[in-house]
Amino acid sequence: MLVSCLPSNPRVRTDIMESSTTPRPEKGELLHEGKAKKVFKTSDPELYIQEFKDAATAFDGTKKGTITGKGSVNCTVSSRLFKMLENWGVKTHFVDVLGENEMLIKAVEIIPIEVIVRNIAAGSLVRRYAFVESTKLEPPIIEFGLKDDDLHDPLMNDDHVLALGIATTAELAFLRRQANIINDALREFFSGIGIDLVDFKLEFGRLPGGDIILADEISPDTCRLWDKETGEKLDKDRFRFDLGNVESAYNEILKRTSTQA
Ligand code: AIR
Ligand code: ASP
Repeated sequence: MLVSCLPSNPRVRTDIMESSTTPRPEKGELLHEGKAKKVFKTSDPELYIQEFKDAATAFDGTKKGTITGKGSVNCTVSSRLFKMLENWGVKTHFVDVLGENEMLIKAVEIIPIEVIVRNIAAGSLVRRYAFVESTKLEPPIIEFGLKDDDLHDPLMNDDHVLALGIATTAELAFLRRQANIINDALREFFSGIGIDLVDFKLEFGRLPGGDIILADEISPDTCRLWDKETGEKLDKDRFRFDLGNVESAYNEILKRTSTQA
């Protein structure tokens, strides 16, 4: 930790508990605006800034709303989980927390694959295959979806990915291995705070040299998280299906993850 840098760098936010003292690069032009995040270039070509929004969408953007405080919760929860995963040996794009809804990340090119991991049947798996909701899936199911809202993120098998030229066979094998390692780590972590990790979505990116690292976010927006005792849904399904208490569910995940960070 470069603690000695602190007094000489006025841009470092010392009021944020989880922010370290890495000097902050200048925020540059907006590179990409997604539904829940904006990505900015910075004065350092190897770094981007990811800004988390309170805006919420569901069902390919057809349902729109705001979850007050979501940007800050998702930034903090994602940062904690990325740090935890780095300790498990998973390479991620996480560099630092800059502000309550800003994360400094490595500049990667996102691979347009949504890697979905499922431990318990829910959501589109139940709709597509008539699984009974809550059925345990052992081993977990890993799915690949094309990241394309206009096409409704269609599922892809390995042949589709190869034919579309999105990734190689070796890269797909790597994504599967990473997804399993990340699932083991996240499942154990969430279990320790009384939560069943039902399913989640991951995105990966390529560094300029070609190495693939975990990117995007891991948050109540991208995971299904059910309280072990009560079965209460503590994730974006509360927004998707108008279940109420959306903000308090996100805050509960913020609170519980802090005890283990
Ligand atoms: N997900 C998929 N696309 C965007 C997101 N956030 C996540 C959902 C859920 C998992 O992927 O939040 O945790 C599976 O989603 P579904 O709808 O396919 O069941
Ligand atoms: N985030 C996606 C959307 O806005 C999918 C979802 O979370 O439901 O449609």
